[in-house]
Amino acid sequence: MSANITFLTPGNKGNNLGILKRSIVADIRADHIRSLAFLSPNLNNSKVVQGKEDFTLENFYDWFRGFTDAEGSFQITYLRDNFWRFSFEIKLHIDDIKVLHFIKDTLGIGKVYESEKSCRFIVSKQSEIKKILDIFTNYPLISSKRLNLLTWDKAFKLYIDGKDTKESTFSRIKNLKDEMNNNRTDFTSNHPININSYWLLGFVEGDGSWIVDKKNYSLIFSIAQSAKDLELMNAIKFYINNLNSQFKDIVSLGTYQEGSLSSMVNLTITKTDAISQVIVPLFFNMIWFSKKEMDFADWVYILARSA
Ligand SMILES: [Ca+2]
Repeated sequence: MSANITFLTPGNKGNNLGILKRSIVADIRADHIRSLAFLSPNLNNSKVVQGKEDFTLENFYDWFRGFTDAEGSFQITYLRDNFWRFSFEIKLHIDDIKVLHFIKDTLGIGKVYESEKSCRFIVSKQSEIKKILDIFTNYPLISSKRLNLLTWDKAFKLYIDGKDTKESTFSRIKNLKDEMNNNRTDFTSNHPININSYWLLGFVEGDGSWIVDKKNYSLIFSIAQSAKDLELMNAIKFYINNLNSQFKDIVSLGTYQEGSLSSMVNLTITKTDAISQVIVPLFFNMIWFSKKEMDFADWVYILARSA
């Protein structure tokens, strides 16, 4: 894993860091975003972005399963008279609506809806749900959302199949729906946790944070998740700790309570040398899709200034 990062000379270090202007690094990042204009919605071709590196359809699907592990959801809604609606959804802040259009155009399915503060990508046509199921068969989710996907898949097939009587189908789908999402209590699974760089970027674009301590401009990389995904968080820790043999113990995991109910697990990296030698090189040459790229750019800029 190598990246060509030329740190800016510190110059008048310490001066005006408060009024952070996006600089050379940010411009490079912005170029990456602009390079998305080259994305073709018609993905016959395996190279979909002409950028610093070739961004392949394979990369996209890895990014998409990571982003879904962070932000996606699988819903079953009862409509009426034994009619159910199945949907795959991603809800984001309205500022990130471009990400949803990108996903929609690249997959060629679904619709994007917007309201004042939020936007949603929704796939609910039956033919398109089959495509979602195909994608996640080939590019599996690895968070506990995978369990919701399995239940959702089972209920969908039951519904489409329709071999049972209506009453029996209804109650079986209802039972499956009732064990999903916030109602889920069983998180046992034996699936392999397969992390690669674009999965991680997708996951981080959803649930990661690039934090700058306002007092001393120290940097913190962090991912917070519900503690039910502790196994996944341990796998991410292992993945990052093995990126560079000189930085084998850079990730901390801690658990905490949020409110009275949910246990959370928080992954953090705070050591500056680990950040500049492992984390920045990992993410710098990848193609990002969300506005978090701008946080990352600020962060790289601060790192360069303080080098
Ligand atoms: Ca999340």
